[in-house]
Amino acid sequence: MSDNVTLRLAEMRELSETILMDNGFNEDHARSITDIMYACQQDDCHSHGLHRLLMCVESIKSGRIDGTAVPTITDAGPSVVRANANKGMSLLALQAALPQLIEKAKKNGIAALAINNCYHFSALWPEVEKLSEAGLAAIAMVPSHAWVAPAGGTRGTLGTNPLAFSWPRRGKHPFTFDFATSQFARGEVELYRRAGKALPEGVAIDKNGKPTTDAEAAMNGAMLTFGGYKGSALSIMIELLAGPLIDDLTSKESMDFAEGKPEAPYHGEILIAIDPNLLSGGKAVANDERAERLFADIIDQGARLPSQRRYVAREHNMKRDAIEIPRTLYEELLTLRK
Ligand code: NDP
Ligand code: PYC
Repeated sequence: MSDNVTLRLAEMRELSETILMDNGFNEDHARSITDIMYACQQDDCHSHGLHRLLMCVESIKSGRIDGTAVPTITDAGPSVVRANANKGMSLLALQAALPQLIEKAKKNGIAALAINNCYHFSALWPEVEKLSEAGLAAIAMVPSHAWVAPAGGTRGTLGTNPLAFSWPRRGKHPFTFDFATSQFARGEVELYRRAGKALPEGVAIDKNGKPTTDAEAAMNGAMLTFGGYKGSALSIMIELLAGPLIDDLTSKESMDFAEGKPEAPYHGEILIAIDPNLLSGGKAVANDERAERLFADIIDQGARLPSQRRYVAREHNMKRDAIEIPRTLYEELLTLRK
């Protein structure tokens, strides 16, 4: 028997929506959560695909997340939108606030969206990619839980704090990158632990502050930032911009709030959208060509652009109308249906 199970794309959607609704999310939340997991599976981004249903179900079982929360969207200034997720998952709030963010960025050149009081489990690239599909450059940042030691430190203070960026390209998929500021995302470490695989060196320390390649010891100790003090500084910036700046929790505060419950981190998120035409004084088309020359120069030397792998995977999976997940995960997911 194969170690993997193949699912048709529609089957994957149905499985995800059913599990979410069976466990207390209403249809709107189940759809918005599934949209993101579907996008991740379609692009072979496994750490934030169907695997995250486990975290969503654990979170709602903890009794604090509201699976029926209706987000409140506030026009908070010419260039500011605030979305209160009201203790629901972030994604419905994002979906409700996105049209205002796009409108404000196009009108004023730059606009920011602060999402508050949300549970958050997802990859950020689908969010910035959507903004670039609307012709905007975009940045998204979010804290998580204090699993990551600062450079030179010995214990978790920072989150895995992802940073996502996207740039619109005429007639092409956007240029997008999205990565944790820790060496590995927590989701990736979890996949190593589930598979019983050793982590590479330099990814984590154990609870005594000693280097470890054991995924379980890493989860009980602390993960490390990428690029030493540079990744550490970026991670601190994300704590500040997606925490105190928008009146929401840092990763440490979010972890304390969870009180050890295995739920998705509860905090805020910041998105910044920029209109290339207004910022360049109406020269977006000419400058697009310059951006394309930069991309071509990278690709010509045999390097690849971030997001290139995803777009290839997307085309492949869409064409064959299928994705694969580990059999063990599939069997665990089936137990979550009621
Ligand atoms: P990776 O280390 O896998 O890096 C992913 C990014 O780097 C992608 O944009 C990827 O493009 C690009 N990339 C990878 N290899 C290359 C290469 N050789 N050349 C050029 N570009 C490359 O990501 P992480 O494991 O750090 O993060 C995975 C996901 O986890 C992210 O989507 C992130 O948002 C999510 N996350 C979410 C958190 C949350 O709190 N919600 C917390 C932490 C992470 P490509 O996709 O094409 O390979
Ligand atoms: O993979 O680090 C992670 C993560 C944290 C919250 C959601 N994903």
